[in-house]
Amino acid sequence: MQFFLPTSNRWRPPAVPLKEPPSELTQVHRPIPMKEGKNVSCAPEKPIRHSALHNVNDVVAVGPESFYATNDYYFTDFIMRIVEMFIGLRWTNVVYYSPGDVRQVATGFYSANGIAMSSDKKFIYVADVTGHTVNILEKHEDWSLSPVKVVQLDCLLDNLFVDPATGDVWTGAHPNGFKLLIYNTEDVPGSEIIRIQNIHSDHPTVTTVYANNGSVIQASTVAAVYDNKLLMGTIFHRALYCEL
Ligand SMILES: [Ca+2]
Repeated sequence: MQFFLPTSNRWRPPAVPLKEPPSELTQVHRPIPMKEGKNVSCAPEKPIRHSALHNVNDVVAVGPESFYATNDYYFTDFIMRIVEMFIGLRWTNVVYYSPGDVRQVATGFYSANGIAMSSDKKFIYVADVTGHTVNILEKHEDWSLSPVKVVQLDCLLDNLFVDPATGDVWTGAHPNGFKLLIYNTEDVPGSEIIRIQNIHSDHPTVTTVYANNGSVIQASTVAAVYDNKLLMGTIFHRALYCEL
């Protein structure tokens, strides 16, 4: 059984406020029409708040009310977040949450962001945006995590998606982080979609499946695949659908 726990998916406060957020932002949350003609939408059922969940970026559900969450900053104060980012502190973490049991299970990330579970459910993958890494952690019976290996990439990776059919790890990445901090309609942020095959092997295959300078789609953050079809999500723009 799979569980889905939607987050607010809010845009993290940038170092410099956006000049002019693109109007397409409001389109992101439109319901997706299904084949039968019905619409699907997500409504919050039960908000969860906890002091350990202070800067949640992403979650992966492991039960009806339990999940792992990434905090992408250590500090909650805006100025201190900027200091944290520029000094390069590695204090962000992964928290395990269930009713009555909330604890840090991994730390040492510059900015823990996307989180996903392997298709065999034995491992947790954590994207470190500014560390440019995918961190593989083994999941134990008591829900603790232990580090297994780190895959170094060459991009600012964001959210993670695991193809249930192949176990491949997909991510949306940002070619230029500065363009995210200061949005300029004359020089928009680009998009990259990265696929990692055989991530547990000694030689994972890292492929840039899609790259664009922002003329088609801006600031990709996530990619999901199904039956040779690719759907990209972004910070600023509409989703993009591609046939592989
Ligand atoms: Ca994210």
